[in-house]
Amino acid sequence: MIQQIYLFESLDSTNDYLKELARSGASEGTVVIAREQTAGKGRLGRAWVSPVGGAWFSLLLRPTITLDQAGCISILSAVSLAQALRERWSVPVGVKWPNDLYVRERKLGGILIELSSQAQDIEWLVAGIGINVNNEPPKETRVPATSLARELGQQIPLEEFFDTVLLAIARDYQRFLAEGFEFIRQRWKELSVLTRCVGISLSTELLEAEVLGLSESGKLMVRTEEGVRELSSEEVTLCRL
Ligand code: BT5
Repeated sequence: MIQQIYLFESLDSTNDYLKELARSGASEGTVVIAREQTAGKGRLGRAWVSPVGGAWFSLLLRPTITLDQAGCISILSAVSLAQALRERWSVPVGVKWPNDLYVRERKLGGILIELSSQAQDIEWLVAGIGINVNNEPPKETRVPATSLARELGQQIPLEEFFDTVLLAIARDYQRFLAEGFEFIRQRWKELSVLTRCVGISLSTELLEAEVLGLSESGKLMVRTEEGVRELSSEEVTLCRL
């Protein structure tokens, strides 16, 4: 399903570039890769440090799912990447809801989903993925960062990295469209590094919550003092209590 790959020396953000292509009708499976990004983006307006040596890329999807199920794609990407990296390079990668990849309490990478919809129909969805591969992990981050090269003690060819992860995501995406989210949800349980109790920072409040699991649409189900609620990735940041 990977249709066309655009490779750039430098872009401000692969997500921004691919969003333009999506608006002008690019097909599902279009991929944009940049060797470096000058204005890489995280969630909630945060910056993403993207020097040469890392894997900074975006994948265009046009999934036949409702807007409410969009969180599934974020989880699918994270789970698929974690599993592929474990299998290919034996690095113990875990996933932290909604979009982070961790190795031993350090952040290896993250995912930023951006989409356009008409009512409940998704027109296009851009999955932006950033993984520290051979680059020096940034130092001034909210949580300590790591890279694949640091975990492995050696650099890995980026071509091999991209072959491995694009194949894995494409395979899992097609399986998801054919049979639904349940196989991803099962894998997520094994790969999740969330502790049982988490702090949830919403725009105006900090809540304490017990993690119950993932809903069928990829939302995080938690129990707070006010009862059970489902969180979607756009609105929250999890933190340690
Ligand atoms: C994310 O945001 O983790 C999503 C990152 C997505 C980046 C990709 S790269 C390709 C595509 N094009 C883009 O422009 N973006 C996507 P969030 O959960 O908000 O985490 C952001 C926080 O992570 C920052 O505030 C920093 O503290 C930290 N951070 C920044 N750069 C990092 C890096 N290279 N490695 C680890 N942590 C980093």
